[in-house]
Amino acid sequence: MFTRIMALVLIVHLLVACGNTTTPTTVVGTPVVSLQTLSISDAWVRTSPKGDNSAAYLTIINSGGADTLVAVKGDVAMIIELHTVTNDNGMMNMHPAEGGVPIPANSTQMLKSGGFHVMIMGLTKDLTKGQTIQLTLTFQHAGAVVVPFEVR
Ligand SMILES: [Cu+2]
Repeated sequence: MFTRIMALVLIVHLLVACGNTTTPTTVVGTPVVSLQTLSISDAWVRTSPKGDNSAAYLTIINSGGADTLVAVKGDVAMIIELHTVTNDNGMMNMHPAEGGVPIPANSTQMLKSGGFHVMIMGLTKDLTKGQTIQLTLTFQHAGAVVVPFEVR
């Protein structure tokens, strides 16, 4: 049994070591999804019960020309929209990101708490820690891609 586990560990190490070296690794270990010059990593969504709201976050690394994240769709909620946060005289307000989330050429755009984020309103099911949900991201130029989001 012990040797079998050791063998498995060795195989995993070999896979990691000899894996696709062009794929950037992320600190959290969520899979990286690539779409043309876009590389999407660290995609996660907040735990929240059915009926409540949640938010999803991700990092988009762009090694090409400018693009725009224009829509996010999924079957986990009534409404999913792209939001931004503005500081209005010290009041942090969030509202729909008009025109989507800009992805400048050769840049990293993070959707994170306090900034651009994916707003998920009216969950149709519980989001519990450890689950993975699928959301479809649509970019103006690169097109659409399904991305797994880890529930945290
Ligand atoms: Cu929001």
